[in-house]
Amino acid sequence: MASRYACRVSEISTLAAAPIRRIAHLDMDAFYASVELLRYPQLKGLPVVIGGAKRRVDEALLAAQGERALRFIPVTEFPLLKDYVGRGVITTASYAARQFGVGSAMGMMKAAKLCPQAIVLPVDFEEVRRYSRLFKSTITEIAPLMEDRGIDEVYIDFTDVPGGQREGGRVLARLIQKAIFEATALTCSIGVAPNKLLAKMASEFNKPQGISIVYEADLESKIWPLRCRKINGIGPKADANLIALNIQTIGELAAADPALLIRHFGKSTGAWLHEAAWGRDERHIVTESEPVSMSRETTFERDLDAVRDRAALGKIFTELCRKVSADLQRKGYVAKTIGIKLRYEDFKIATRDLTADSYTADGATIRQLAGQCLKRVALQKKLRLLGVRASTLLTVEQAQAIENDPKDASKRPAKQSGRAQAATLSIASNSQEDPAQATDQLF
Ligand code: DCP
Ligand code: MG
Repeated sequence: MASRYACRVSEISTLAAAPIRRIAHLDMDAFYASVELLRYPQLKGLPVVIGGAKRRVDEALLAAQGERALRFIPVTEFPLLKDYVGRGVITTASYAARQFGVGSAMGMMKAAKLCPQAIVLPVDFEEVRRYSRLFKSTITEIAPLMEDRGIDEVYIDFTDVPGGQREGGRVLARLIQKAIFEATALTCSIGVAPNKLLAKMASEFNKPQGISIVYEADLESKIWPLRCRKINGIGPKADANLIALNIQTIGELAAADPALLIRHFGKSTGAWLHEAAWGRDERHIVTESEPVSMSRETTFERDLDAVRDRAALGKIFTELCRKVSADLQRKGYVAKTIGIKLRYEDFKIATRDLTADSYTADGATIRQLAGQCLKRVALQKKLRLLGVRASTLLTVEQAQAIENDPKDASKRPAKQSGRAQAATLSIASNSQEDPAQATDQLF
């Protein structure tokens, strides 16, 4: 009896040790303004807004005496918001300026009424980009699974990183904040939660220099009281539509009948609104090294005719499919969308693609799908180039997970477009060095 009990305890402790999914969202504090304040430390703590044109005086000083000279410019010499005339808009404001109600996207003249004494500085994009690269590389040295979401924000997968589970992720979040501060002297705010959707909301809870931890069980107390607009993806238009339905908070959205949401917003958005209000989000971290597509293409030695050179074209086509299949298999991916690309003798390009019901890396299946695409293009003109592309990729593991849980499939877009900067693996080959072996006659 006692030994059976001991066995159960050990099973439970093994289960408890399995890490739970912890995703962080990190956003730099008053990013453009903070970068400028590094250059002008004499302005620290003062209200500063970013906007307007470049200051020529600083450029001259910078050129003549170097970066360090800038910190000796007296505070009284900086241009003030009250003296600004024009139609410029504020890009961002320091936290001292925000206390006056000044913020991003506000007209400078309007902001001048709220905080006339604010100092106006221009943005230096090159410097901002340099710091953006620096804080991101600091993160990936500690936590390699990072998704770049723009100039000053990233998602980070904390799940398997040391410290990523301790205190819900707070220990790792603190470490990353410290490392970024040491590398850049800039501060950031981090939210850690079970998924991207909640992490993004959490990073705003304690700005600036904040860390917020959200657990699944916090949904009702921390998320439901918030306005729907706080959900990343609900813009002003959707928000207005929700308000018209008397839905103001995320809690009210969670309580709304999904059928009503689907009626008003369509099947996919309606279902998503419901899922989001319940804090559900399965999107994974998309790192830059993950490809969005893999393709092979061949430029012919001489232009080929779809009828006269049918056999040669068929062989080349099959060979391209075989190579795409081999690329996918070698790198551990499967694809759902297969496309073709033709360049005609007049250099005009035609592309077609087709999305299958399931994922594949199989050469014959890719060939069959590509063949269907081929039926949908004009083949009267001679061809210079032929290409085959596989996209909507998943790793084999991801695809297997979906197969084991079919209802999950809709929630896992293979790759997002938008700001995810993924690499495309495209290897051009020359038909001369690329003797086709198969004898296919589809052309
Ligand atoms: N930005 C912009 N135009 C906007 C909003 C922002 O050019 N309408 C730029 C300036 C910001 C940077 O993008 O510094 C990052 O945007 P955030 O929304 O993260 O704003 P901040 O980092 O400035 O402030 P916060 O501390 O609230 O994140
Ligand atoms: Mg920011």
